[in-house]
Amino acid sequence: MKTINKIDYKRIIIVAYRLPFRLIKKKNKHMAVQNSGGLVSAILSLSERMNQDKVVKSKILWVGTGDSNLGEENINPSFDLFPVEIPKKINDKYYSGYCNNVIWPLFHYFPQSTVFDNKYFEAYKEANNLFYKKLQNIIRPGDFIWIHDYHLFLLPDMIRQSYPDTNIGFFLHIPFPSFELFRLFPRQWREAILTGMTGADIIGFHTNDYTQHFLKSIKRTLGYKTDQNHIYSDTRIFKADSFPLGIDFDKFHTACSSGKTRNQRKKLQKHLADNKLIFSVDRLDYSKGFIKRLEAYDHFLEKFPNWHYKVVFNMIVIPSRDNIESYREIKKEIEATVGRINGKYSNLSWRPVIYQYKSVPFNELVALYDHSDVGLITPLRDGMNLVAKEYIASQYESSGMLVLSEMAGAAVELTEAIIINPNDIEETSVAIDKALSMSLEEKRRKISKMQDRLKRYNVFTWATDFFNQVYEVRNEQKKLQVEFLNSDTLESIKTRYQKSQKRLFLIDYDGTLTPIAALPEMALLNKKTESQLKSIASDKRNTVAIISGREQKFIEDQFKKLDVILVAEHGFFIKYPGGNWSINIELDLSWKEKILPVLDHYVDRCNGSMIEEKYASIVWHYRNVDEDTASMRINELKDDLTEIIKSESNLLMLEGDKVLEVKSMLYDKGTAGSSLISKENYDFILAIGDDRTDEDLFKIMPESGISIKVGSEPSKALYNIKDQAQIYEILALFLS
Ligand code: GDG
Repeated sequence: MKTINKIDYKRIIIVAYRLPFRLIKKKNKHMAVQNSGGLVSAILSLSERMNQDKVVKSKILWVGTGDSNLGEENINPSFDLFPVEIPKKINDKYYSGYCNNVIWPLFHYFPQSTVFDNKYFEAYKEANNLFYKKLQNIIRPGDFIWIHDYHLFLLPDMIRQSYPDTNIGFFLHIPFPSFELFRLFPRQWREAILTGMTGADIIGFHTNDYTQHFLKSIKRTLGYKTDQNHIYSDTRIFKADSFPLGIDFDKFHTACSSGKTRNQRKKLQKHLADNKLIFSVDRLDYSKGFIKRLEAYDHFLEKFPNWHYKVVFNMIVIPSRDNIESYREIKKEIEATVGRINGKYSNLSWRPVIYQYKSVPFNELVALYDHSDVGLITPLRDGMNLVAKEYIASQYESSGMLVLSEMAGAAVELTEAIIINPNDIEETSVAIDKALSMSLEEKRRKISKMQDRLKRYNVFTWATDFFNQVYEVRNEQKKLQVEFLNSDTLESIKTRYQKSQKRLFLIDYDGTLTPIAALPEMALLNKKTESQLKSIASDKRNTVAIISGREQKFIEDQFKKLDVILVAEHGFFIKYPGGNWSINIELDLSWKEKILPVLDHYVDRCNGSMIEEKYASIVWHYRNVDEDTASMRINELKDDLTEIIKSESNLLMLEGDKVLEVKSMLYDKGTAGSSLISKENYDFILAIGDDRTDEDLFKIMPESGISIKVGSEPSKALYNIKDQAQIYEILALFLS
């Protein structure tokens, strides 16, 4: 089992809409009862284990809505509870309004049920702010704040603004919809939600699909750059990733053999006699697909009359949100449909549907899971669906089979279940028959595979992964910290320059000395920069090297009036003032024959793109391709190239600003820089560059060197400047 080995968080603060307990009054005494729901079960199991393993020294702190007395009483040995009070007037518009009538339907692909009301959004902001205010009294340096779910999208950024150094994780328990749905929200809502979420260091989802949807929305709405799962804002780097929530496998599995569960099973057996049992349990919600499920069951009874009098469907619905009109309606519809089916098939001794609208105690739930022949879990959309996982964990003798909707996040992991489309009544009814008829041997084989997976990736591994990833991304941020040059640092660079005797300048060309242009041939050196460089290079104590990815000819044309060293093609060619070009390294370049036809093919498919063939590398330029086509094609192209690159030694793909370049990995701007640095005993070395290829140069800079990244993305350089135009200000420091 994984451990939370890297953790060095002082305290863990969970923030979720609800506290995990509520108070009920019995005989004038307050009693705490655990709230139901996936998150609560997960965190409670986790905190028990953390306490046993002594992972975190203090109790877990939990901030959420609930009875104000919960904060005072010693409710649970593992938690300190902090109730947030939201006045009823705001809460109605916030919780019932924006959370459950706006976000919930849209994120579950029910746009027609989404209420686009700006008053709801205003209340949402106010309520998030109340959570923030509560946290202000609690947060201490070194805390890890773990924010949960769609009720609190705005909170991560609110915290980040005032406590920039806090470790923040955000986890979404519901699906993140495709961009085509998300864009139905007014732009202001979209921007607020995404900006809010990106205050976190890690943004977690149940599946990779949700993560990809989120990344696309980020690119399209906020325009941030992404690289695989990393996201670069103007000032920070953070990450979105999938963490499929697991369950406490042992808790369910061992409960099957407990005395309490066995008693429940006996009762069930007595009631059911020889009938097979189909079972489902879900919170009341239109996303859970009750009506389609009942229709499929009806169709199954029609299609397979051999099962009449031999099977019973026990459908348990847990009361939820029944103060909302649409929920009351769905309840009525369920009741009518159940009545219709029972009316159609029942006789005095057999009723095909047993419907219950209530919660069930844990041991009764496990007994039902274990004893039933089919688990029928058919949501129209579901972030994960823990019930499906609990069903598998509770198969003690592996005599049941799961019929599971492909629209549940859990379907990605539970691939041995019978996977159905919940809208397809025909397919679902056949699946019920198949599950009921499956041989014990086949069920055992499938269940055991799924159980192995659930045992391994359980709720503890889930949380451990999450914690560790936050830690890792925090470390990456430290390495890539962005510090903008200010007047003080500029002044100190100037002083160091003036005191030094042997100076080396390593300067990139495109995006550094000139702004990026629509066409590469348009990016020419302007007079002002030329004259600044000329003056710097004329000082005998200075050596200036232009280190570019460009071809020899272009770079030579730009600098023909200057006494500078030229490095072309990322370090492949070098030319000293007055000398000729020479090769830095001997290479076999036969691989170009294989890459060129692939790139040609992409130029045909991608209007506006073009190939630049250099001596030692090939570049695909896509600056003039529309954003959507480019982002789709670039991933395909990378896939295709990876295949070829694997078969060649020492080749790599370099992603620059709207370019993809294939070259040998045996040389780069770093190797070129190192060789120049080693030639003399320099006491002042300055490197400036703007794109990813310049990171190779920053990486090899000696500790005393000064490196500057043009642009606000995180970088290995010591300092950043926001804008290419600031280059004048920097070069001006070195003019005599
Ligand atoms: C959201 C997402 C995601 C329910 N009733 C009883 C009871 N439960 C327990 C179940 C299970 C949990 O509640 C329900 O979890 P789900 O995952 O099925 O669904 P949501 O509450 O809608 O949760 C969902 C989840 O967050 C976690 O991220 O999976 O997609 O919608 O653990 O066992 N337990 C007992 N009696 C009940 O009556 N004992």
